[in-house]
Amino acid sequence: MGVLNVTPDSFSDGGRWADVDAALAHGRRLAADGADLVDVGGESTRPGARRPDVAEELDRVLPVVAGLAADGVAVSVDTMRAEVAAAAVEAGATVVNDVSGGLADPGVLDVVAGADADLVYVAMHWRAHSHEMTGFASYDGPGGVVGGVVAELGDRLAAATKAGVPEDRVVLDPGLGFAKTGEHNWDLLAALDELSALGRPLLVGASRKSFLGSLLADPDTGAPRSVGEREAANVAVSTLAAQAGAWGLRVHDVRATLDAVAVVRRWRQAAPDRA
Ligand code: PMM
Repeated sequence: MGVLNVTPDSFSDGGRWADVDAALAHGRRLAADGADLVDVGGESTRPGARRPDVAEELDRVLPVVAGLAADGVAVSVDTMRAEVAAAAVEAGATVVNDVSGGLADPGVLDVVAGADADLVYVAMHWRAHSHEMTGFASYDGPGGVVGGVVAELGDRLAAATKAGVPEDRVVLDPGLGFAKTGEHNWDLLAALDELSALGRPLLVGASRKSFLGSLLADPDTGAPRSVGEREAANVAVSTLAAQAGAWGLRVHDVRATLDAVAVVRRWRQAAPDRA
């Protein structure tokens, strides 16, 4: 899944694709690089971000979804709003990627339930909107962060099926960085098998997030590695997630990620008994 944020303020690609033509060109590039899906989002979820209003989000997202779908590119829409999800599906999106898993606007679940049989719903683990999510990053229940995320994602899966979304259309996502510290992200990545036990495919989105910046901090100053210089680490994380069985990887550099995944596949093929 290639990331296409049509926003002025996303932390990695904010402002780069805010213009429709630039966004369409980048979406086509992601598809040409091998993305199975291009994920179009009109709301930045960086910590502290201000929410656009619905009209603003629709304006950002719809021309890009429609343009890419018309070109035959498979598109997912990254939104927490029912109105935006419905309009994007109408414009040709085949996946609704809801970072709130139906918590921000439960109407999203009704949109998905009422849509075509093939529509896929990605329910990500989420606790609160970006301006306040850091205050929700504590997991004191059984199993710590892994136990908490498994339980809460299980609840989102149940809410989706209760709304009429067939279970086999739901993909789950641990939501790296959303109400989570860097330590939480690493614990979740190391426990993807426990998340898989929920019985649904997993999407993993490391997308150059700040836990990678902290990992690669300057040893002298402690300054986090800048967003633009985290891609090699991102490829490593995404490749390991693929090896751990992830269904999808949400990434900015599709080509680099696919190259690394191809190496792992080939290596395993050469040594199946040792893999
Ligand atoms: N992360 C971001 C936005 N949307 N969707 C899913 N399913 N999973 C994620 O981890 C996720 C997402 C924020 O990252 P970005 O600024 O790189 O888009």
